[in-house]
This record gives sequence, structure tokens and C-alpha cells, in this order.
Amino acid sequence: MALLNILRYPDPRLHKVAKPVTEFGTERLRRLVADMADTMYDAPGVGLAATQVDVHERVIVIDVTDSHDGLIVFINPEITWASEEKQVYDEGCLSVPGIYDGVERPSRVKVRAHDADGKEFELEADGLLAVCIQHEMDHLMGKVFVEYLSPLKRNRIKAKLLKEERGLEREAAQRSSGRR
Ligand code: K1U
Ligand code: ZN
Repeated sequence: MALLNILRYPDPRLHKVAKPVTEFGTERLRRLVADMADTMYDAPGVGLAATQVDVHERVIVIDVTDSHDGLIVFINPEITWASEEKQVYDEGCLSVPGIYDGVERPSRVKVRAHDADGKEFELEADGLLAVCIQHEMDHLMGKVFVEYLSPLKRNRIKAKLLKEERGLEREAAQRSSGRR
């Protein structure tokens, strides 16, 4: 099991646009998917986009079950239909720890994607799965959910996370100087 480092907002690498996967069934792709799933379950979270682990390819893992037996791997996903009906859901993000806020999105979507072997599939989603698919697909386009919030809220979140990061860096420096 390998846990990957999750980039934290406002890291500029979260705004890179991911490229399509061109080679399926490779050991490298299988390893990436397995490591992303391990990282998502460990966090814990219900989804993870490759962008969040600094890999800029169109790969997403999602599991919205409590039992952790419903992993779905989406490679090169495309939304083929979105409902007119919208819903507001209090979203979270492993790249924006501790922040939850309401985002309005279509309540149902159809998505077409490939699995790790390259087999194409299409599914229709509603509820948390629909929210999560759209949230993760935004990551692949370099968009973080806080960009749906007001500039005031976004700036407050940015300042809070930067302050926390400086604190974490200070703690790490103190730990390493104590070891010397
Ligand atoms: O960072 C991410 O993209 C994952 C994110 C997915 C998501 C959740 C809720 C709404 C939209 C998108 C998360 O998993 S945040 C953590 C979370 O929601 C959760 C954690 C533990 C158990 C259940 C949910
Ligand atoms: Zn996210």
C-alpha cells in the first residue's frame, strides 16, 4: 500500500488541466489507481482526482459506500448529460481540509469513461455520487470547489489554510532541529 501526498489549496498545481490517458492496462496506470484508492480510503474521503496527487492525467477514483466495497475508477471521464434540476450540497475536499460549503450543481448526470483496462462504460448518477463525479471532474480541469464561493469566503479560506501550513512547517522544523 502506498499513500500519496495530497496537494493543499492554494497550491498552484491544483489549477493544472489534466491530459487524457493514452495507454490502458499498464502496470503504471494500475499502480496509480491502486495508490489513489488507498490514499482516498486512508484520508478518509469519498473521491480523489489525480490532480490532487500532482499527476495531471484524467483519472478519478470514487467510493461513496460506507462499506468501502463500491470503488469506481473513471479514466478519461466525460459528462454526456446533466439534469436541468439542480441541488445544493455541502461539499468538502481533501485539498481544502476542514472546510465545507454549499455548491449548486445538476442533481443527476450521465458520465462515460474507461476503466483501468480501457473498457468503456456509462453510468447515470444521482445524490452524493453525482455531486462527487462533478466535483472530481472539476479537479481535472484545475478547478477547486472554493471557486464557486464568494471572493470574501475564498480569501478567508486561503488565509486560514496558509496560516495552518506555516504552523505545520514550523512544527516540522522544530521536530527536525530536536533530532539533531
Ligand atoms: O477531495 C476530494 O475531492 C474528495 C471529497 C469528495 C467530495 C465529498 C463531498 C462532496 C463533494 C465531493 C471528499 O471526500 S471530502 C471528505 C468527505 O466528504 C467524507 C469523508 C469521510 C467520510 C465521508 C465523506
Ligand atoms: Zn476535492
